[in-house]
Parts: sequence; C-alpha cells; structure tokens
Amino acid sequence: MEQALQKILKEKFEKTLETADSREIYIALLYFTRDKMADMPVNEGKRKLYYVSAEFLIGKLLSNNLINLGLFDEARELLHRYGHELTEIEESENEPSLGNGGLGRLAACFLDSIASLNLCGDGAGLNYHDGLFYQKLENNYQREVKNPWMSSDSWLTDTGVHFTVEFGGFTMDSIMYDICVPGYQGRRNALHLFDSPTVDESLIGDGISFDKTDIPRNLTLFLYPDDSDDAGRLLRVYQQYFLVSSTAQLILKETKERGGDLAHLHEYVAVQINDTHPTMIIPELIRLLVKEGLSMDEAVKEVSLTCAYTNHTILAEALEKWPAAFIEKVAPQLMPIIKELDERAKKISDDPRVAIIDKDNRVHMAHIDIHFGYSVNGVAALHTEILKESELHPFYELYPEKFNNKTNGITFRRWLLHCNPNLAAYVESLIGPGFKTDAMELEKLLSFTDDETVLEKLLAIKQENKEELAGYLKETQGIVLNTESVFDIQVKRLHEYKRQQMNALYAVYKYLQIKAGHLPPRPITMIFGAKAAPAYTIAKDIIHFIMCLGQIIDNDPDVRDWLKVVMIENYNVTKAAKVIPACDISEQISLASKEASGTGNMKFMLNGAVTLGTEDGANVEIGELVGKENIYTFGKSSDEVIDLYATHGYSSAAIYDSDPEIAELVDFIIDKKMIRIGDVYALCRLYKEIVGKDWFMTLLDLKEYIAVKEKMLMDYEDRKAWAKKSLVNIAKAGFFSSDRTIQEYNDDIWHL
Ligand code: 26V
Repeated sequence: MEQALQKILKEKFEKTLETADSREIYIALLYFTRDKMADMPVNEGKRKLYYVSAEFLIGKLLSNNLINLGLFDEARELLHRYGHELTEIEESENEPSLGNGGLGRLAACFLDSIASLNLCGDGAGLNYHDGLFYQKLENNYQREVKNPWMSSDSWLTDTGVHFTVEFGGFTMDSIMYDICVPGYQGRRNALHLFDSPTVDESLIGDGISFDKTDIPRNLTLFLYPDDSDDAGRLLRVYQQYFLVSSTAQLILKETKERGGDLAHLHEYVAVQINDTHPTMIIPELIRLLVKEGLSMDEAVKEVSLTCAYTNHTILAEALEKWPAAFIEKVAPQLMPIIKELDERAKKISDDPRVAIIDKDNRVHMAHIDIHFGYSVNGVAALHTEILKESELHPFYELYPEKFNNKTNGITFRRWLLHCNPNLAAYVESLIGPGFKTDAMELEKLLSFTDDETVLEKLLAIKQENKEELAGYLKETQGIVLNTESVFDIQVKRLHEYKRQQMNALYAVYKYLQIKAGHLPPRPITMIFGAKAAPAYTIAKDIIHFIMCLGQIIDNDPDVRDWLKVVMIENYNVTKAAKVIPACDISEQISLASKEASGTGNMKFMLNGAVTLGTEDGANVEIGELVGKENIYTFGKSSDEVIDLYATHGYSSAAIYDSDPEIAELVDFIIDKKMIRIGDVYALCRLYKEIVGKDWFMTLLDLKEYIAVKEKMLMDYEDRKAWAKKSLVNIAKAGFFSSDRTIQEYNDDIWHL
C-alpha cells in the first residue's frame, strides 16, 4: 500500500507521503481503493436483483471501502507513521447527499449486505447534484442552502452507458454513473446513479430556490424538491419516470447481454421497489416487454413475477397518489398501461379501496405495486401487522400470500467496526473476530454480564466516545459539553409523529424543576439533531422552540450547570457515526403505530445505549430481545392509538384543561422568556397546534414519559447495573444486522 500511495502522489502531485497535505493523501487513497475494488470479482448469478430507490444515503465511503477490502487497519497504521490520522484525512471527503432519512440509509445498508453475502444485486437511483439541502442553524432557525457534494475526484465513474428517456413532448439523455459496492472480504456489486447532462447548477438562486418548470436543467438538482405546488409535484413525477425508465432499459439490456430470455424475465431479474417512488417501473417494464414482442397478458404476468414492493410508512400523506393528468403529461405512453392495469384490478375486486385509479382520477401508486407485484413487505413485525390488519387490510384479504415481514437491519461494518473502533476491538478481544461475519456471535458477550473488569471497560469506552463527541462539537459548532453529564440523544428527521416536541417539553419540565431547587442526580445533556422539510412549518417551529430553550438555559446561571440542550447542525451519516457511540440514552419516542421500524434505535443499541421508547416499530423487537430490565418503555399501545384515531377519542385541549402540570409545560412555549428571544408568531403557532390539534398526540404520553425518564436517570447512577444493561443491549443486537435481513429477503422474496 505504501508504495502504491507514493506512486500516485508522485504522479498526480509531485509529492510524497511526507510532503502531501490531507486532501492529496485523501485523493491518493481514493485512487488506490478504487483500483483495489476494480480487482474484486463481480457477483454473478442467473437471477439478478435491482434495488430501485429514490434515495441511497451512503455516507462517506473511504473508511467503509477500506474495511470491506480488509485494508483499514493497514491504512490507519501507515498514515499514523507519517503523522496523519485516517479520521482527519476523511474530512476531505464530501458526504454524498443522496438521501433523506431511514429509507435511504436502509438502502445503503442493504447494498453493503447484498454484496457481503455474495448476492448478485445492484442499486439503481438518481445522481442529485445538490441532494437534500444543507441545514444551517442561525439565530435559532433552520435555513436551507444547497449541498453540492460532487468533486472532480469522487467515487463516481462514468460507465459510458447512455439511455434516452421519452417524456411527453421531449426526450432527455440519461447517463449512467456507477459507484462500486464492495462486499466485506468478498465480491462487488454496483450502485447505478442516473443523471442528465443538461442539468445546470447555475439555475439555483437564493437558498435552494430554482425554476421548477425547466426540467432539462433542473431534473437531478435536488432530492425531494419542494412539492407544495403543482410545478414541484410534476418535477417529482419527472424525476421518478427518469429513474424508472433508465432502470428498466438497463434491466432489459443486461438481461439480453447475459443471455436471458425476456419472455421469462422473472427467471433472470428481481426488482425490489423501495417505497412507492419507483412504482412506475411496473408499467414501464410492461410497456417495454410489449415492444419486445410479448403480448399484454404475458408482459403483465412476467412483470408481476419480477417486482416486489416494500412499504416504509403508514402516514397517509406519504402514500403517493398522483393525478392521472400529471402522468399523462410526463409520460403519456404509460397511461394506457396504467388504465389497463386499473381495469384488470377492477375485475379482481370492485372495492373502491383497492382501485388503482380513483373517482378523482388519481393514481394510487402503492395499489399498482400490490396488485402487480408478487411480494409486499413491512419493515418490522408490528408495522407488518398494522399493514395487514388496518392500513392495507382490503389487500391482505385479496392476497394474503403476498404479505410478509422483513424487520430492518443495519450494517455492522459501518455502525460498529467503523464508527466505534474501540468498542469493536474490545469486543474482539473478549469473544474473537467471529461476530464480524456472524453478528449473532455477539451473544457470547452475555457470559461477561457479571465481570466487573468488562463492565468498567465498557463504561470507559463510552466515556472516551463522549469526550470525542464533545471535542467534535466544540470544534465544529463551538458548543461546550460536560462529559460527566448523561448524554440523552434524539437524532432523526423532524416530524411531529417522532415527537421531538415531547422531548422538548421534558426539557421544560427539568428546567422548571432545577429552577425550583430540585437538582437531578447529575447534569443532563440533551442532544437533538434533525432536519425539517423546507415546507413543513410546524417542524421548523419545533426546531425554533428547542433552540430558544437551549439559549434560555445557557443564559441561566441557576440551570446551565445542570442541563444543556443542544441542536446539531445538518445531522447526516457522518455526524451519526460520531454521535451514536457517545450516547447513554437513546430516545425512540414516536407515537405508537407511526414509526414503521426505525433503524437509529438499532444503531444506538449496538453501541451500548439504553433505549427509552414507546412500543413502536422495531422498539418492540428490541424489547423482546433485551428483556424488560434492559429497556425503558412507556406510553399507549399501538392498538390504543389506532382506536383513538378511529373514535376521534383524543383531545389535547381536554388534557391541557384538566392537568395543570401539563398546562404549565405547554404554556412555557409562549412564556415571556421565550417570547423575548424567539419569534412570537412561530411560538404561538406551535402552542396553538399542541393545545388545539396535536394530531400526533404529544400530550397523550407526556406524563408517563417524564416519569420513566426520571426513573432512568436515577438508575443511571448505579453505574455497574447500567453497564450491565449496556452490555446486554450490545450482546442482543446481532438480530439487527442487515446481513440477517438480506438473508431473509433472499430466502423469501428474491431467490437469487
Ligand atoms: C415520503 C415523502 C412524502 C413527501 C415528502 C417527501 C417524502 C420523502 C420520503 C417519503 C417516504 C419516507 C419513508 C421513510 O423514510 N420511512 C422510514 O423508513 C425506514 C426504513 O424502513 C423506517 O425505519 C422508518 O421507521 C420509516 O419512517
């Protein structure tokens, strides 16, 4: 490795490992790693998977690629000898901004596991130049700015493969870029990212504004452009069709090249549709197969045996329904096929709840997937049950055999080996290296639950990680943390159902308690990290509320030594890798039934945090694995919540009016201390929302949440007992390896 790096540095920069700067060394490592990956054999097989997704939140790649190549330790030691740290070299790598949240990160973990299990399967997505916005925090507000991430030296390679995408009235060129996906000590696959050569970043004006109608110049600028008007919504449909048309053309091209028979497409191809964004691949594949000479009946049958759908949310507003007129404008050639599918579906059932085109002429994307795909899966046991019993019940009655659960997972390469090398090394010293390929071997740690040396070492590793995070936040945001405090962390997209506002009301409670002289057993640091969608007003108000609260506390000498509320700017994969290993309390407090799975909950558990959560998503499975004594749960059950929605049985005003303790906390949102530093309009809007509507039931579980969190903070003081909980969480995390999830996808759905 040393010689190879010296050679690259000499050729590119006339430098050596002694004289090169961090950026130059990064580029040398990039070239070196790319060459090494190119030498890996490609996964092959008769049936090939295409994992199609609007998002791939892949994070920085250098360290992960080195880990999977088995070269990480060698690189680290080599750089160390020349006075560099790999972590510092990595600062030169931009994080690709190709995803938004859990769905995108899951897709990235899956690509890692698919390659690591030597399965033949590629990802297909879009190459957004500015991706999701970059979040700036200024004066207690979020401001969105563009997030360019591509540079001349990156992991992207131009494959030279081009397709033409036909839109209504014009065509666009689609160029395929590839990012190599190396498996852990194995073979490689690819992530294909389609892009248009006419896209023009100079179209972006102030912040993230741009002309939404200039499709040739804006198509792959942003992930999830603002869809609060028709132009934005149409752009989403243009993006989706560009993705699926390019992918469908790639699939047919590769199948032919591999000698496959298109009349038996499903024997050669499996397509996993990640949420509804890529749904149009179903009519597009049918259209192309008919063009290739199949009858409509044959094409529908083949595609239905090829495509499988994963549902990632039950929030009604996230289940896409496009006006037929939009699809008619974007891809008029698809509408006859969609109408044909609608007619076929209506022959199967005349129940309007399962129609593809509804009476308002809107196309229900998920309904296409379910009627004309062969598998429908939820992403955690509870989520799948809710799909079957309520959200998608009429479909479950039609096609019970299609429904299955695949509880999410995370790649331990990134979320343990890379982000927490000290813990990984210590675990290896205790139980050997087997857990790196068989995550269930982590259970061997259970034999150390009463070993004081082990427990103390776990606490020491956590302490080091807290100090590292404190150093990072000091350097990047000028925030000073007390590393003797308990780190209580909630990092995830901002959404009312995730209830960051409930956590903030706990902060108000603690603030008032400390003011009244009731000090906690030790100082508490509450860390938030969350982006709010640019058009989601209440979500932005919640960020404003949290940040104003943080400022009030910082300015209050009675409180600031005991409580700190911090908002991390632009929370992303890179920051997650620094935050998660430092966490004591993992906040997973969504309104039960609303979080399909969660995957942050798994990452925190694997890194020894203890969960404070509702019985929602995969929290339920975490609880079953670790046992009651190693998790803190609270709140109404999903059945109770579903019932409250059905009967209109929840009234936040009634709770507010009848409980002065709750009212005191909510009133603080518009207390004069808040109004003095915050935006009275935004704070009043949030206050009114919580008292007057509170669709995601913040006040429902607030009291129990406070009580359980108080208990947790007391329990934290028994350091040995806490370390034991931490150990059990690590030991039981093996189930949540995405290797397990992908094995199940392959056994039950893909059969590669
Ligand atoms: C929906 C929408 C609606 C309009 C605005 C833009 C937008 C972008 C994405 C989506 C779908 C989001 C679905 C999603 O991320 N679901 C998450 O999936 C994770 C992986 O399965 C799961 O762990 C989380 O619980 C779930 O919220």
